Amino acid sequence: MHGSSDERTRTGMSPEALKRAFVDSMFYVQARYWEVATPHDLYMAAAYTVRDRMLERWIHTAETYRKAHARTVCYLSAEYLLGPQLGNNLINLGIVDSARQGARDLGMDLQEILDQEPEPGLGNGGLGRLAACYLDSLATLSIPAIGYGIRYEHGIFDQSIVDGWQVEDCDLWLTNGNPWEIPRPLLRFPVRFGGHTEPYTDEHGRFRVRWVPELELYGMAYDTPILGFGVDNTNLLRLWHATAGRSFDLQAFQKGDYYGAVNAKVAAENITKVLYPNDEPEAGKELRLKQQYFFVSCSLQDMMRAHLQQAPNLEGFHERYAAQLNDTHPSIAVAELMRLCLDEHGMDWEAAWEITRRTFAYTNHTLLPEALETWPVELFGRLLPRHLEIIYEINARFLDELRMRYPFDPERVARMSLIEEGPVRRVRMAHLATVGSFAVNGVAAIHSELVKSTVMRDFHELWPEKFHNVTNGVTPRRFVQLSNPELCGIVTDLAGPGWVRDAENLRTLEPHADDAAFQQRWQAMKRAAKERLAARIREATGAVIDPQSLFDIQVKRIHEYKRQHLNLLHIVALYHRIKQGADSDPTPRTFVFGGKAAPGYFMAKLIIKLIHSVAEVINRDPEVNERLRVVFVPNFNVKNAECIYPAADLSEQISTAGKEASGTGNMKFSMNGALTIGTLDGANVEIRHAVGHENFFLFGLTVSEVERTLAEGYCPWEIYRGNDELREVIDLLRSGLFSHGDPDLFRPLTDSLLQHDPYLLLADYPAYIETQARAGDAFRDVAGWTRMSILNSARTGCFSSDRAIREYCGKIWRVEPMPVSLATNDARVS
Ligand code: Z16
Repeated sequence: MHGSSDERTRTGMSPEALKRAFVDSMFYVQARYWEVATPHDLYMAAAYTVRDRMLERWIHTAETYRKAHARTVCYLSAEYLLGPQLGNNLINLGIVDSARQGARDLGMDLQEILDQEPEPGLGNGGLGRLAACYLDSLATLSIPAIGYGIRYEHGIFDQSIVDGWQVEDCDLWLTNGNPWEIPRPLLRFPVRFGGHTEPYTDEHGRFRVRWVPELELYGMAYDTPILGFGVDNTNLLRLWHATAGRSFDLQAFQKGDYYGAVNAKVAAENITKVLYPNDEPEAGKELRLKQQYFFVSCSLQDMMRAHLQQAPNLEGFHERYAAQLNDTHPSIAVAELMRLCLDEHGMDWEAAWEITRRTFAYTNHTLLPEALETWPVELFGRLLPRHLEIIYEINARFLDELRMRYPFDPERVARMSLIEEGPVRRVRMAHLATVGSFAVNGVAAIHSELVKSTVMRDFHELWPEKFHNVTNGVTPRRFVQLSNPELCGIVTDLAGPGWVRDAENLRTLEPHADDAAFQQRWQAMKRAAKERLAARIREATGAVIDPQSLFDIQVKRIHEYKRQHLNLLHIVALYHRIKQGADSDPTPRTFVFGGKAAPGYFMAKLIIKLIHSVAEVINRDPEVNERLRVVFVPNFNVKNAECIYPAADLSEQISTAGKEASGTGNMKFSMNGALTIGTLDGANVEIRHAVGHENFFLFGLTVSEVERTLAEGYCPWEIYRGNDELREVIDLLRSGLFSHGDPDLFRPLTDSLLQHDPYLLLADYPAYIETQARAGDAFRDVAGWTRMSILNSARTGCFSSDRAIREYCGKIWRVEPMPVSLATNDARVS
C-alpha cells in the first residue's frame, strides 16, 4: 500500500522490521524455535528474510519488463561463479547496517551468520566469475537481462592439501538447501538426444526433416533473483536441472525393458550432476557436449515461449533478444535456434538464418590452441544428428560464398570451414559461433587484437566490422565494498556513497596520495586487511605470517602459462642468496599462493606440490624464515578471494605475453591498492596505462618478442648455462633439497624448463628477478609505496564491470536501461 510506514510493511527495511521477519522465518520457514536453532538455521532464516525483500522487487521488475516488451539480453554461460549471496544481497539492498543492528539486538553476530553460507561455485575461474560480475552490473544498470546456465548439483571441487598434494573433494553446496533459488516444477522443456533424421513432405508440399530421437529428457528451471545495487531492478538467473521424462527412454519403454529404462533415467539425470573442472584445455567428453546442448536448448525454448506470448510469430525474435555466447561452450545454440525455427516452427532456411545471425554475439576468452573447442563429427552426429546436418548445411552455403570471394585460395576456404578435415573430422565451435553471430569480441585490448591477427584472422579479413573489444571488468560491490570495508569507508568519506555505482569516483582519492594523514589512514586499511588474512591463514594452515612483511600474492588457477613456477624460481633464488650469506633483498616478504589445478593436469599438480615443498624448507629454517615465508591458501574460491585481494601489497600477473586473454584478478588487486608486477599481457597492459607506468612493475618479453624468440629456435639450456644464479636455483630443485632427498620428484618440471620451456620462463627470468628487487626496494620507501598504492585504487575505476556492461550495451547489444521503481508498485503487501 502506498504510504504505509516501514513498520507496517511486511518487507520493511528497518532493524525492527528485519527482526520481526527474521523471527517469523525461523518459525514458519525453518520450523525451528530459538532454543534449538543451529547456526545454519540462523543463516537460513536471515536468507529468507532477505529473499522476501528481493522477491517483491523481482516480481515488479518482471512485470515492468514484460509490459514494455523490453529488448532483453540473454547471457548464455555454462558457468556462474556467484560466491556467497547473503552479504552481497544486503549490500545491494542497502541494508547492511540495519541487518547488523537487528542481529545485534537479537544477540547474534552478523559475520557469523554470513560465514555459514556455502559457496555456489558453479564455475572454474575467470570466465565463470566474469559472468557473475556481469549479472550484478546488468541489474545495477537497469538492463533487462536473463542469465541462463546449468544448475550443477556439484560445483567446482573442494581442494584440500595432503602432504603437499592437491586432493579433490566433492562440492556439496546444495546438501543443506539453497534458500536463494525458486524451483519451477512446471517450467520444463523437453530435450532430445540421439536417434536419426527422416525426410518428409509437409502439407504445403515442402521438403522437411523430422528428427526421431532416441532419448528425451526434461530441463526444469531453478530461478535465482539478482539484485541491482541501489536500484529496484532485480534480474533473473535461470539455471536448468535435468530430469528424466515420464517414459524415460522411448526405445526401452516400447520394448518393455524396465531396467534399461531405469538406467536411462539415471543417465538423463547425470547431465547436470557435476561441473567439468577444466579451465583452459577442453575435456572433449561426451557428457560435456550433452550439458552444453541441454542448457542451450532449454534456454532458447524458454526465450521462444516468452516471445510468442507477446508476438504472433518469430519474425521479431532478434529484435526482442540479444543472446551472448560466453565462449564457445554455448555455441551449439546457433544450430539449435536454426533447428527450432526450421523444424518446430516451419520457417524456411533464409528466414531462420536471418534471425539466428542477428540474435547471437560471441565472446572469445582464449587463444590457447588446446583450449579451442572442437568435437569429433562422429560423436556429434551420434548425439545430435539433426544439428550435424544443419551445421553441414550452414557450412555448405558458407563455403560457396567463400569460393566465390576467394576463387584462387582453396587453402583459405579449408582453414575457414566449420569442419576440420583430418584423420578425425571435427566440428570447430569457434567458427560456428563466428559465422552464426553478428559480433565477436575479445576480453582485453591486446587479446582482441590477437584474436583478429591469429585465430580469427581469415574471419576478420572477411568481416572486419564484426570484431570488437570489450575489456573485462569486475564488480566494485563485491570486490571493494563487501571485501574491503575500510577502503569503502575511506572512499565514501571523500566521495559519498555514490562511488559504488560510479567507480570512476575513486579518482577523488588521487589528490590525497601524498597527504601524510591520509596515507596513515590508507596504511591502517592495508594493515587491517593483512591482519584478517593472516588470521585466516593461521586458522586454515597453521602457518604464522607477519603483517609487516610485503604480501606478495599469486592467486588464480594453476597453469603453466600463468607461471606460478617463475614466482617459485624467484623465491628459491632469494632463499639461495640468504643461505650463501650473499647480499640479498632486505625486505621481509610473505609469498602467498592459491589456486586449483585441473584434476587431470599433472604438471599443475606438481607445481602445487613444489610450492608446498619450498614452503616447508623455507618456513622451517630460522636462518631464512625471518625474511621469507611461503604459504599456500587451500581451496581458493570467491569466499577466500574476498579476504585475499585487499591484503595484497604486490599482485603477481606474470603470464607469458600473449597467453592470458585478460585476467580479472589483476583488476581486483589493483582496485584494492596492490601494485602489480606483470608482463604486457591481457588487461595488464590497460591497467599499467591507467595507473601510470611509474606505478606498475613491468617486466618480460612482449608478444612480438615472444614470437620472435620462439621462431629463432629458443634454447632454454643456453640461458641456464649462461646464468650462474639461475643454474644454481634449478640445480637446487633437482638436488632433492625440497623433496626429502628424492632428486626425481620435480624432474618433470625442471626437464620441461630445460628442454622446451614453452612458456619462456628462463627467457623472462633475469628481468623478473631484477624487477622483483626493485619492488622490494620500493616497498621500504613507505610513503612512496603508499602513494603508488593509493594511485592504483584511484585510477582503476574503469575496470568496473559497469563500464564493461555499458560497452556491451552500446556497441554490441543495442539495449537501453529500463529503470524499475518499487514506489509505483501497487502489489506491495502491507
Ligand atoms: C576461463 O576462465 C578463461 C578462458 C577460457 O577459455 C576458459 C575459462 Cl573456464 C578465462 C581467461 O583465461 C582469462 O584470461 C579471462 O580473464 C577470463 O576467462 C574472463 O574473460
